[in-house]
Amino acid sequence: MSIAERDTLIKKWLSEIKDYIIDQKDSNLDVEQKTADNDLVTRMDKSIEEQLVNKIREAFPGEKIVGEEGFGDEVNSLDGTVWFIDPIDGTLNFVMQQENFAVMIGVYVDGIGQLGYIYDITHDKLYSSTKGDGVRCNGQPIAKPADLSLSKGLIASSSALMCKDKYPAVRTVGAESLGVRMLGSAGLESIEVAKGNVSAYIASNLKPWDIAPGLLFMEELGMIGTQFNSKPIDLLNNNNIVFATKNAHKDIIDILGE
Ligand code: 2AM
Ligand code: CA
Repeated sequence: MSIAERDTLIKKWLSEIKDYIIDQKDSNLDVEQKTADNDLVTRMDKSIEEQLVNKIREAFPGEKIVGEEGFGDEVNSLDGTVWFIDPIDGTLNFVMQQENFAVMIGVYVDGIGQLGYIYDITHDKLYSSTKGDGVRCNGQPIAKPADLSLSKGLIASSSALMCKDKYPAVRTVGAESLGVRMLGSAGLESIEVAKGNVSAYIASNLKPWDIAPGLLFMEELGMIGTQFNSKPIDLLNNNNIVFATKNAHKDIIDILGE
């Protein structure tokens, strides 16, 4: 199947998932705690991942799947085709706000991003990329953002990183910027960088499925995604990440490395 045919099929699946979420989201979500009061899973997270994994296994038997809720495979290498699934990114928003969450899919081949999807369901905005074709919103190309330096733009971060985690230099990064914004969804914050609304997104301890589609978007838009230490992002492990314009990335790494 060509990359364009895969893109069409994945968009059809995402449309079906959107209809399912809209239909179900006012019903009982069966909210459960995973590791803490603010680390939640609902029956929708599980059901969406299960539906997507079943579709992938039927259409593409033998391809590897990395999913948040455990329906995927034990994946120890990025060789071959690997799917990254986050059924609901921003589950706390989904439960508390019923908006500001996304369904995310990334497809990598031998560690190289090929297809990426971040679907802001309640606002019906599907951000997508096929490698080499830039980033689109509902099919329309989005412009490459200006290469702003840290001091000339806003940044996005996570509340854990700003309020709890032990990276005081990140607050210096925030202070050097025009201001810090927080949405609570790594996917939607990646979109904020892709659109140029912020010139960087900085977050700690993100999982591969939080990062995979956004990293492809950065590459497609001439922006940069790395770990705090400037090393390439490792999609087999948790990462502390900086997604940014080239100029802001340089400024941020300088501060984080001090
Ligand atoms: P999730 O909703 O898929 O779990 C919130 O700042 C963002 O960080 C969300 O994208 C959320 O993804 C992710 N996240 C949730 N728990 C986290 C944790 N313990 N460490 C780091 N990121 C987390
Ligand atoms: Ca999730």
